[in-house]
Amino acid sequence: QGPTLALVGATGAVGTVMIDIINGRESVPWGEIRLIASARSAGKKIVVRGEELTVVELKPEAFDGVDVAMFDVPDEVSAEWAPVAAARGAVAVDNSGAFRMDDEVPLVVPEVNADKVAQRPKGIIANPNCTTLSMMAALGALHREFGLTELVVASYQAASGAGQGGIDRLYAELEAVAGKGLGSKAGDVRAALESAGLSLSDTPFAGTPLALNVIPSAGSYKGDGWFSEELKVRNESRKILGIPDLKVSATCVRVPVVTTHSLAVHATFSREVTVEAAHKVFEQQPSIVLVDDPEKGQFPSPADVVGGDPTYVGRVRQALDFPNTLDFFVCGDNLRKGAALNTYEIAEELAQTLA
Ligand code: 11C
Repeated sequence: QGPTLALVGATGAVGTVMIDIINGRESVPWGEIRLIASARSAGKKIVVRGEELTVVELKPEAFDGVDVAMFDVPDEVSAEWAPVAAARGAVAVDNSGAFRMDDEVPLVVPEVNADKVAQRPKGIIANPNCTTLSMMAALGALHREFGLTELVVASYQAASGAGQGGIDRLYAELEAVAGKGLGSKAGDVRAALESAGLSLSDTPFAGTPLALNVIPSAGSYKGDGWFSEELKVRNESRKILGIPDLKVSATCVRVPVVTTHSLAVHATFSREVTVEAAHKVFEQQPSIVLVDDPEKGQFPSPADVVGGDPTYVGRVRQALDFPNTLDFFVCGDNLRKGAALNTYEIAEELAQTLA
């Protein structure tokens, strides 16, 4: 009988991907798997590894006997319930932003800092933001070899980063603008959405059309010109890589892609780096797929990598005017490695120590 795993938020967008990941594993280390959700979803039946499980309501007793509890719920739900799970003896692995910057909570990407899972005085381990996470396997591997000192990134973030509501909104907008020859006159997309009943006052995308557009706003506005996603990229990258003074500047942009975040990365190192050496590093990292033959049109793009587990890396080149600096492009499925998969990989690390 292996340890007991609980999934809190089992019926949400990331929870659903999590169940898909658990079902796709060749084997799992768990004795019991328990599905937990709000009262509204309790009683639902979901098949996990061939067994029909009934979703139980989120209550303190739901954590009795649980060894590892994964949380795929909003920040405020995690803030309240992860400590409850921990107090009942479980290790909480939290995919929200509630604990990421807490000094007593490790922020873990197994390929980069798996050793940190053992240092969890609060019984809570945090999973990074999907934007940060999408480039961490690549940056962690390069940092080990060349010593990262500066990072400038621009993100191209998918609609599903804003949850199912984001996906629904993008599809509705695309339907409203398709086949109308829009996009050549300022305001024509906005007007088409309003006249299709898609008010821009209640869009998840900063009151701006996402169809036929890009939006330089992701997360909430935090002052001095910065959005929360940009600050998360800076703070979380420093913590995961263990470089407290890493120089970071990020611009986060929402693009009309359903799922898979991309990042254009400009990374400077303390040691000399070449494209060949970087290729070698990427090829040796099992969770990275290198797609880098631009002359033949081979580079990663969301439409080709969505649904996959690896981080896809391409367009690796030496910056022409910056010494010891690489530019490259990364794509990662924001619901899989960016959220559910990394959380589950942390749970698997824990299972090894609990066995
Ligand atoms: C987005 N990265 O694309 C966000 C979603 O801190 O876990 C995840 C927010 C978070 O909008």
